[in-house]
Amino acid sequence: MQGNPLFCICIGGVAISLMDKLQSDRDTQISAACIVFFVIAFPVYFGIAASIGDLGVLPGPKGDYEATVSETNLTLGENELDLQDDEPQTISFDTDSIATDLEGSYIAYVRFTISWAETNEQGQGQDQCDEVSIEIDMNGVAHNVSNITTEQYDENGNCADGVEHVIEFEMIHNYSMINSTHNDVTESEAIAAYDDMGYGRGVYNITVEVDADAGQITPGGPSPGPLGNNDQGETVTVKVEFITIKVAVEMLESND
Ligand SMILES: [Ca+2]
Ligand SMILES: [Ca+2]
Repeated sequence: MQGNPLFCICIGGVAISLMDKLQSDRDTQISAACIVFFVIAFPVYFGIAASIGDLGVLPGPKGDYEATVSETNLTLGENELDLQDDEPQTISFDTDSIATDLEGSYIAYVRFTISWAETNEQGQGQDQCDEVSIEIDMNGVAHNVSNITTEQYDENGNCADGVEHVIEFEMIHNYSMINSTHNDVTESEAIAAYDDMGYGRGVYNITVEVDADAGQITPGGPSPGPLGNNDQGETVTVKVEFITIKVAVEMLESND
């Protein structure tokens, strides 16, 4: 009998025939071995596959995690602009230029620093600090704040020590979680609390304009009126930095 050995099992009286073939017939032995293998292997395979499919990803254990954050100050660029009075200039900073430095890090926030001093005013009156306007265009940047931000800085005094203004934008929503604890979460959820969602990357266009203010004197005697200083504009420095972070999380001992 060369048929399926199961056929023999179904016919009660011929069980002995199956045993004989198992002992003597090679085809029957191979068939029996294959049946045993698939009977064992199929449920195991489909059981594992179903478990993975249900989970999507392996979640890891839930618990309380402490996140340790290390911040790094990364300069995207710094530009010194020689600006004539009332003649704006636009400069661009592209994060592609520091893509390697950004790998494996999140951008917590971006910082713009605008600085200048009075350097070129001529005349007998006291120098007057120049007025500077800035427009930050983030249309080319993935972000969660406004596309255009403008500021105008009208300074008093003579800028003898220079002036500096800082504008910052968060790229990680509500970033203030340095070394914080995250309760009843998985390890990946604790890390995800610091995810910048890819924000901060792209091209920043920054327009700067100077409105030169000049001092004056009013001479005594028969002079016809006040004498104004001469001021052609100013040199303004724009610096763009990222405060980037790397995050390490560790389950607190109380969860062990
Ligand atoms: Ca001035
Ligand atoms: Ca000036």
